[in-house]
Amino acid sequence: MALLNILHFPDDRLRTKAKPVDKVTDKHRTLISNMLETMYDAPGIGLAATQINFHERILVIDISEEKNEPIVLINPELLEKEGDQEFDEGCLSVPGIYETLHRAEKVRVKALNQKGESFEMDAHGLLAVCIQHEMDHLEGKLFVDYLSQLKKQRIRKKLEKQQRNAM
Ligand code: GNR
Ligand code: NI
Repeated sequence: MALLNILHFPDDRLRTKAKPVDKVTDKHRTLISNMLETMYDAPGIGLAATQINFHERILVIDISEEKNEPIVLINPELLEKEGDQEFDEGCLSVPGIYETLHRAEKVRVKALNQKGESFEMDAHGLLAVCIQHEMDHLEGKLFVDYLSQLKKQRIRKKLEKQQRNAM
């Protein structure tokens, strides 16, 4: 097991569009277990491969209280979305910043599991938010992209300053 380095906004590598996983291999399963360890350690409720600078379509989520219900989605596809909800979002790649966004209230997704088997799931509330947030990462999109230019610019300056001071 290993902890992976999480990229921070405004790193350009977060803008990479991830490619589909061709075939789920042991290499992917090792990466996924390291992604889960990294997510739990952070701590966070989700992590997309993009955030750890691996550009294939993989994401992990665990919104359970006990942190014992990992969900792994490989090549996720949004089949349906419905409704609207407001949610205070944060992101491990934009540390310390929380903003209210609108997301669909319910989603239905299709994906592969770690064995490479196809499955579908329905999600609502926080889990639906998290799935949409992680799927955005695979497209190179961050939650700050939904904010005004002014807010986004302020967040960029703040994080650039923090990153300078951390060196
Ligand atoms: O840990 C996380 N919490 C969170 C809270 C509200 C909405 C989305 C998230 S996802 C985030 C982890 C992360 O950055 N995943 O990409
Ligand atoms: Ni995120």
